[in-house]
Amino acid sequence: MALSQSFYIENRKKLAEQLENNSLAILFSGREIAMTEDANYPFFANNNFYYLTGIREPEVVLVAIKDHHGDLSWQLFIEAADPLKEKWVGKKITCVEAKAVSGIDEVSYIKELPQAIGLKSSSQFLYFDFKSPQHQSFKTEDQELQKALKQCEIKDLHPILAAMRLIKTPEEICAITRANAITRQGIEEMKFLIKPGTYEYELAAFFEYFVKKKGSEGVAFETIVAAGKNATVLHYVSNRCPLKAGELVLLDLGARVEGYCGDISRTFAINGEMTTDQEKLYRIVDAVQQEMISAYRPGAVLKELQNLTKELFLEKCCRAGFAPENNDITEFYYHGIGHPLGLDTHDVRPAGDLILAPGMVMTVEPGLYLEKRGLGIRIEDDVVITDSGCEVL
Ligand SMILES: [Mn+2]
Repeated sequence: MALSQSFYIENRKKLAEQLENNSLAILFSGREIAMTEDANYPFFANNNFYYLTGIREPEVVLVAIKDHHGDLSWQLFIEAADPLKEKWVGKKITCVEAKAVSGIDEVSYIKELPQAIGLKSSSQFLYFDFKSPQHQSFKTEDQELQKALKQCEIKDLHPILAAMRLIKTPEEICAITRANAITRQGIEEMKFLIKPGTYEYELAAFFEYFVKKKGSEGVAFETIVAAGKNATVLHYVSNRCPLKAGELVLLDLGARVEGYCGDISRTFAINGEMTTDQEKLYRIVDAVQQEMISAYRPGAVLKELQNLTKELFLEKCCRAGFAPENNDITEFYYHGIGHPLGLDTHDVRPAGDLILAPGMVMTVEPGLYLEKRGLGIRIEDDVVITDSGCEVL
């Protein structure tokens, strides 16, 4: 699945405007990595590559060439079909398909790439995505091409793409909304399993089954089902323990739709009813989330929102009789209030202070983790920043 062709065309246009004249940009979807013997890890295409092309197949290269007049051309290079391999792993993307998804007219085979780029070896600047993992980085064995590229001044594409990806289009927001709708429905449907004796992995497996059945691509990240004190580990994913009466269970999960992530957390009482203390703490987290949602607005600085969250927690915890040691709230709250959400669950963002602006999609996820009481509570929703505040997706 992919978004509309015009989305990728528009993204390439915006990127192109920011490239220097007389430059070359190269992005790579990635190669498959062996897991063991003849089995590979599941393939995941580079998100910046996908954002510019809509293509999520391995071994595809995107090249932009901007000449000294500022005229720009885009080219895709794909693997040639291998009839024998196709009998085992299916067909690869064809030139016609690559063109239809991306809107790029010039699609050639990868063996033609050195020559195609080599012809433009006079380029002064060469752009790469410095942050892409090694298996999603373009490499060439071609000596001539290596020589030509070595003469270029190297520049980083990542900050440009991070700034672009931070502001979502309505189409992207729609994909995230759908991912969240499925996620939320999955949580509703899971409730019948939340009872003493169920294992954490049963809940995780049910969620994964449910989101696929609903037509999403599967889970956006490893599902967290954390009962009792397991919930004090923020990214607990082993999901091996049984649910026990009297404890809470924390769910942090998301479906993926057209590459875009949902990300929701909920906390429930395993036997359906919270103790007085559990409920007091739950109400604090809920109240802080409500206050923070109303604080998310254009111009708000994420670092300051984090400080405000800490102040709110400290004041409310003290008032309810749960004062942390030395009045240091980081004993109970030790992560950020939120992060950008998009193709990555912790989505890319430019370096420096993040200042909220319309079109950003952010999580709002306050949490309290009291190891001595064997509990962790997190409530997480996702919002889009609007002109005057934010809207919960
Ligand atoms: Mn999150």
